[in-house]
Amino acid sequence: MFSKDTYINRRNELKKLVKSGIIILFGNNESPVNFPANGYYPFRQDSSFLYYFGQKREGLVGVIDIDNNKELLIGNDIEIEDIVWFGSVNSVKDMAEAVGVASTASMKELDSICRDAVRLHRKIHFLPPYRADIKIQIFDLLGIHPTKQKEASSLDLIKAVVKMRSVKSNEEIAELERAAIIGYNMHTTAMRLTKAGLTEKFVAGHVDGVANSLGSMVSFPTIFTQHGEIMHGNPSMNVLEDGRLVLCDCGGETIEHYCSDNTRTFPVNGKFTQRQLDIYKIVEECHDSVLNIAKPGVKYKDVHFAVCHIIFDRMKELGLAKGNTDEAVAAGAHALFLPHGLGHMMGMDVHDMEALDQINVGFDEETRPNLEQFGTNALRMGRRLEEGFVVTDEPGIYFIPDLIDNWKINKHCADFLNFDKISMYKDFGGIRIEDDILITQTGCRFIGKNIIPYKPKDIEEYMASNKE
Ligand SMILES: [Mn+2]
Repeated sequence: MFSKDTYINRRNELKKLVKSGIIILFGNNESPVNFPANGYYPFRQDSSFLYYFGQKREGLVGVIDIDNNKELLIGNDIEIEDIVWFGSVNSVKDMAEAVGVASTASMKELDSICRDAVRLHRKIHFLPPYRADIKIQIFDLLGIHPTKQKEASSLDLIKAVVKMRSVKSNEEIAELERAAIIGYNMHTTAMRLTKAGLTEKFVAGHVDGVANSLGSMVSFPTIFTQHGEIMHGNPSMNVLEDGRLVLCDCGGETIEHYCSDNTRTFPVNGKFTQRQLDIYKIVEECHDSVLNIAKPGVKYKDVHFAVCHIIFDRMKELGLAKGNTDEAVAAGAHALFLPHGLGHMMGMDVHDMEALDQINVGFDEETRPNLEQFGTNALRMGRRLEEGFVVTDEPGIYFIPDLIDNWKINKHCADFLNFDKISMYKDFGGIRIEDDILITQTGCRFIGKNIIPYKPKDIEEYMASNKE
């Protein structure tokens, strides 16, 4: 937890931005696996609740009554029966005190606070809920049916939270640097362990163990697969094979729940083939080019398209694509190879603030999303960068057999693509390289003092000299 002042200052800033009404921030409840008392471990608090109220226990709600200048931490103290199983925990009063909140109340009292606010037609601000139990809680407290809660959530509150959480403070950057160390250890563990004959799941399980032992948990379910062309290819019981590439996209969360998110693609046997290198070098060039382009004032959408241009130019050199690059990218032809956006915000959520809706996080009045064009509609971040933003830089090139067939049959972008040549890569898989960058005053830099090896030579050297 950060200092008490951090949370006090954040709530004061939030009050200034939202101006009036009453804000209710729901913490998460325990989420059962197969029985109410068997919760998923570790418990994960809601990130916005954490940002303003700092406490990690389940069953808490934060109330900020702007009009009456009152803050409350709501929660029930645990009973002696629970103490027997879980040990003694801080009282709600102690927890409130630690984050500079003067008042506390029980869940039952929250009921009357909400009832009064509804009766007086006060503006009640809440964020869009994403868990079923919170939706029921909101239904009980405010009488809004779960299907109506997203539209009833407060855009003023969403905008204020996004504005604040988008810019990372120095103490948050220090946390992200800690997360990067966990990520480094996860990825180098994967490189050390990977060899033909092991299952994907075996290596991935060890990678997850690194996150659990150095921090609080993985920042998202680990992707570890020889089918790199499947965007979210979770580790399977498939056996790692000599000659293939494996894609590892994973990250860890610190104890304070700040994330890392990196991707490496490397040969199972530790040595790239020329065919693999031809594609890898393009992704590497795209990845590195972002460091020279991303800076305050630049739209991340434009950085994305700069990368799409590189991919298309290089694909033309390999004979897989043809025609005018500007026209091809405008038509979306590059999306056969790169069907996702270049990156997303990162912070306490790996796709930071995704629950507040990407249109509010990655876009603004000036930069609107393109929801029509395949590939471009997957952009999570398009708006102008600002100092303190943390975004991922994650270009990739994928050969998705079904997508290749689909476009070929429909002659989609046929003027720009050599489908016969592309079809020869249907067994290739996919390559992605991903690092997290902090936007600085004049440009950007990687987060993480030790960069996980990604130059082909560095990967080969690392794998050759660190085999387990
Ligand atoms: Mn990512």
